[in-house]
Amino acid sequence: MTITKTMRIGIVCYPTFGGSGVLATELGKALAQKGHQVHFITYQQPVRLSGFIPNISYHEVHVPTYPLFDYPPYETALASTMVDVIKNNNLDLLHVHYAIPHASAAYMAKQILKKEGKNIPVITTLHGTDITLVGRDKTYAPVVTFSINESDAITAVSNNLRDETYKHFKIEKEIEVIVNFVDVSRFTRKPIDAFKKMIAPNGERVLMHASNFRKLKRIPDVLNIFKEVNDKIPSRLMLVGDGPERPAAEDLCRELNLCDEIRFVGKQDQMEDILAIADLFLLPSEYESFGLAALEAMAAGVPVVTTNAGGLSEINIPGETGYMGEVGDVKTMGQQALKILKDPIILKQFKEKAAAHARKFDIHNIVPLYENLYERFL
Ligand code: GMT
Repeated sequence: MTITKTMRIGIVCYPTFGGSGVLATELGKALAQKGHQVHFITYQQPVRLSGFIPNISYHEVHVPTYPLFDYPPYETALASTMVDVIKNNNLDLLHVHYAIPHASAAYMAKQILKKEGKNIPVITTLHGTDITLVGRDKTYAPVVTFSINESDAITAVSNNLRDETYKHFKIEKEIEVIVNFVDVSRFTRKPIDAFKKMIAPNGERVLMHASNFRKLKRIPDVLNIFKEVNDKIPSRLMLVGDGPERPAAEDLCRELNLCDEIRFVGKQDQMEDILAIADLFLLPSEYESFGLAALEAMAAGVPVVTTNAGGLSEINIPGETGYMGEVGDVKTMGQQALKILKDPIILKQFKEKAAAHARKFDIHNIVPLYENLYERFL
């Protein structure tokens, strides 16, 4: 389908390093590059939204505090800001990423505008823990179910997430799958030699993990898989990101006597430069709806060893882009990592196949699917 009209699109997301915020921001940037007007609505400038792009506006949600508020009502402020931005910029549609609280705030905004005679289509993209973890909590579930059903269109980032949503919620509408994407051209970087020398001065293999260090990422498994590898091949582990499990991970690294081999580099936004020096990416999560971090690694030509949880089997092809193990089976994942790393010729083959497979998820293939979806509501 050819795009006949440029659109005015509101995007609501978490502005943080999490995959849903990254995906939403990259989508907004790509839409803007194609000529659409994009309006981000969130409480902080999204981390991947750097540099001035003329047809992108960012609208910050301010939540006024008041002594009565133990919990400042973000959702109310968000819905009011949505109404304001939609009216003042005559938006054509609203695309919200991560159900909580974005889908319910969008429902509220839609109802307010309806009273004023404006119909604003709401598209909700489900990303993962909004369904599989937080959304299922019975404190949130009725509102999540209702607001998903009230969305004009629902998308999920993998088949697995679509199936999980149907399994756990009473969804009356079709959930369309539009998989996550990566801007391959951005991740095709040459390694910066000085950087590589600092991390791996003697040509050691570089293993990498990047996440928000939540429990479900199983950071101890990352360290234990690394130990299996490092016992056989001199290696280095770079841990990118930060979160609740980091202090325990730093303790474990001392316990395993691996502090000289492991670097915690904290939150970073230049993932393309960091991934360029990696030989292998580890993602032993308890669950991933998709695993965007692994896809970005593959786009940078880095094979991946992951669990087979959730939607990871939809992106990781065993024996080609990497391998998969059962959740918690660090021995197997360690052996798989060694199989990839021990021989430079084999490693090169995995790198090439990972990069080739990632190209199927290139931004240019996936963004038009969102445009086609939007067009249905214009
Ligand atoms: O778990 C994260 O890394 C953050 C989380 C989020 O909601 O931002 O990521 C989820 O959305 C990503 C983008 O669609 C997916 O690639 C991740 O797999 C998914 N995380 C989980 O399902 C745990």
